[in-house]
Amino acid sequence: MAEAAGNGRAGTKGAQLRSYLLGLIEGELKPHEKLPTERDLAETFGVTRLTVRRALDQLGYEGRVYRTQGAGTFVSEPRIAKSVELTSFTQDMRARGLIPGSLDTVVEEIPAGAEIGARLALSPRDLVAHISRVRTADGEPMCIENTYVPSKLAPGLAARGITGSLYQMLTETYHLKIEKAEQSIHATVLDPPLAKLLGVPEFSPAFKVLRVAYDAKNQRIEYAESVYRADRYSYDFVIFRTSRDNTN
Ligand code: 16G
Repeated sequence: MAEAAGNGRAGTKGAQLRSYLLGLIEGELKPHEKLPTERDLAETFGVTRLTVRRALDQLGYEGRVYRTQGAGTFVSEPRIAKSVELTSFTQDMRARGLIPGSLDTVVEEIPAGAEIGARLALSPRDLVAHISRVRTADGEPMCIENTYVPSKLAPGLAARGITGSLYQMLTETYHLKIEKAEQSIHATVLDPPLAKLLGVPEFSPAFKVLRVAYDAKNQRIEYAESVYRADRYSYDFVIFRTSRDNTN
């Protein structure tokens, strides 16, 4: 009983504590700055440390804070919300005031092979430019990208190499403008080599996004596999009811 009554009171104080913490996270503190200690929070709000820990755990699950053993709780970097708009990595980062970059770029011309060939509607022997990059935002690794572009549409791409935006290069150099894409998103975990490239713990969660992009003539321009850190990305959609579903 005492427990139940306590929970009732703690509910209100717990809510106050949460809104105070959200205020710190969204306003006063910057990413990687430290939150007050559990003990200080418990004293200030007149709640148990267990209540404080639960509030911090909840914020941890939501990706708003992270803990470092023995050092405390810190504000996470904000998530980057991807929408259903067809954008490039460069556009996504610039829209958020971040500087896009790439690390470990390798560009090679290879035969498409069976799988990539099927994705791009090419024969396995047809050549593609394969671009492998770790994409960064303000120098921080965010995503690993493997992109394949048919060589017949972008001759010399592999020899030319790439430093900036692929989409910009496709438009400016090859006059290929991507108009639509088919995309599928899978949940995955980062195996040790990928986790190392992204600078996160092994087997951290990630999104794998597969994209086949087309131009206005319905030519397949690229097939891309992008693996995004799940702690830094979310996918946000606006969804609509169809008239058929409007009855309930
Ligand atoms: C995005 C695209 C990827 C494309 C890249 C080009 C998704 C899921 N993928 O990462 O298909 O190759 O942008 O970026 O959005 P860039 O123009 O900055 O090189």
